[in-house]
Amino acid sequence: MTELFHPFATVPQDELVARAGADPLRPRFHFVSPAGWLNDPNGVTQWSGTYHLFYQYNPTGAFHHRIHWGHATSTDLVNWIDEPVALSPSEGPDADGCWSGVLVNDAGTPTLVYSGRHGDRELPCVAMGSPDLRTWTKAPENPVIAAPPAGVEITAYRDHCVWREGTVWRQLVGSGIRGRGGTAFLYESEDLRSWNYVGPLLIGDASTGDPGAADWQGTMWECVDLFRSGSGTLGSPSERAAPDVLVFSAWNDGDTRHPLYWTGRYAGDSFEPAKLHRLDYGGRYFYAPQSFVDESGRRVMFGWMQEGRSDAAMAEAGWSGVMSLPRLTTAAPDGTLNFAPMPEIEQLRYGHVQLQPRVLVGPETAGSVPGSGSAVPGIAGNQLDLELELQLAPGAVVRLGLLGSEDEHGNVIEETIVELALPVDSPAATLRLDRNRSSLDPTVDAEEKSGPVPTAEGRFSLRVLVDRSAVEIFANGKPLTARVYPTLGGGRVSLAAAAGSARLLRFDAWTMRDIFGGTRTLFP
Ligand code: DQQ
Repeated sequence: MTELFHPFATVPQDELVARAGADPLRPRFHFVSPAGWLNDPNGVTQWSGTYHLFYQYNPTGAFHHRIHWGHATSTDLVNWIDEPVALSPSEGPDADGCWSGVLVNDAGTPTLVYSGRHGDRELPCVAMGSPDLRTWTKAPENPVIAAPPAGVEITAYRDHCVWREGTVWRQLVGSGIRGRGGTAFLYESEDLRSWNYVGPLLIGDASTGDPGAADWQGTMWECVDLFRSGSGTLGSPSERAAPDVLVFSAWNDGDTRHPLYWTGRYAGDSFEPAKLHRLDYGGRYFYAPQSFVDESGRRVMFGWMQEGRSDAAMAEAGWSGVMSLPRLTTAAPDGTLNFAPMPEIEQLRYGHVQLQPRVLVGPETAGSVPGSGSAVPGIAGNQLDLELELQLAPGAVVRLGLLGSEDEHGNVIEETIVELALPVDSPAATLRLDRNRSSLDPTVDAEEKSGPVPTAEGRFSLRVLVDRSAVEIFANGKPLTARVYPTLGGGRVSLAAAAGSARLLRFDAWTMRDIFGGTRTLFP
């Protein structure tokens, strides 16, 4: 066992895998690393039919340290096979970690552009892959950019978005300009090795808005991802095209805040922003997203579902970090993005239960239902896929309870609540996740999450995927992702109106199968 000088690096490798496998809170149909630490999705792509998911990985323990690139493949975006670790830190510019990056097709050669970490700074590096993408050779030219742009005081400098435009490569590197805000520096190259600095694509304003707000822009932009939201190619003539989108994860001095995106128009060497949007109402629970277009033309996005428990609890559990389900990303009619789980996920469903349509009527005193009501007959579990169609009257509040447990008197003592509310005086509905009673463990994060949901006359399509400690919610295409840590293992599901009235038009529920069987190894 390698000796590591880290406070948590005390668990032998086989015990790490055993601990991770035994944790009842570890998801079973989301991708997780074999054990140890997972963070950002990297190099997401479909190559000759096979989907590739690389990820930030520390195989030595459930803490962020000397990051490798883990690798898994899939033919269906659902079932994943562990592949050999793709990148490991080695002497040179990535001696202290192979941080986030992307995969591009360089005239047939799979090529990674990633951030090599040396000491406490990161610089762009390149690695070439074998035709099966299993073996990677680092370019002798690394780092391919020797330093951040001169003459600007930066907050940080890392992560890459690389695309082919005409006859050249273009690259964005995430950064921030001290005293101003986050940015993405634009570069150009003919060979992915020699890069000319063009300038900042767009500079954010960290002084705008409340630094505590869910849409604060941060002082540095991590994991920038630039694409055209509808069909069409980035940089192509754009009169009536869907908006271009610049996704970034707002960061501030080590604090991973939340993913945001600008809609606007990328033209020439800059991005003309129109509007800033929250990408996921769970904030840091869907961090560092990265997307790609698959061979059938669908834009697919993955994000890192961070933990909401302490460093010590993660280390004890032997694992940390969940990859979100892949999300179909589409242009919404109002110019924003809509998200939905990729339909392939449905192959994991079994044990279908359908509830009869019914009217939900809240108590006369609004808010007098503390939780979400009585248990729904026939639907329970901690691996679920739920689909609901609802029609809310103005003033209605509907609550869906998940992962609930009752005491011996039938009182609900743990429960996670998903709430939809349509105010009387405004057409803007709210999706809210109440984690106040999600866990009896007082040390886990229980902060409320919420965001606005567009609705046509009070109609809602609600999709909820529950996978033990991982919850992904989609309300009319707007996502809210979070982690919860129930201690009692309950799977009670409930549904009620907490105020006003609503019609339940459809409620379909399925149990979800596990995607991994057998023992996994840290270094496949
Ligand atoms: N995680 C990576 C960085 C990136 C951050 C390091 C975002 O490259 O900026 O593991 O979570």
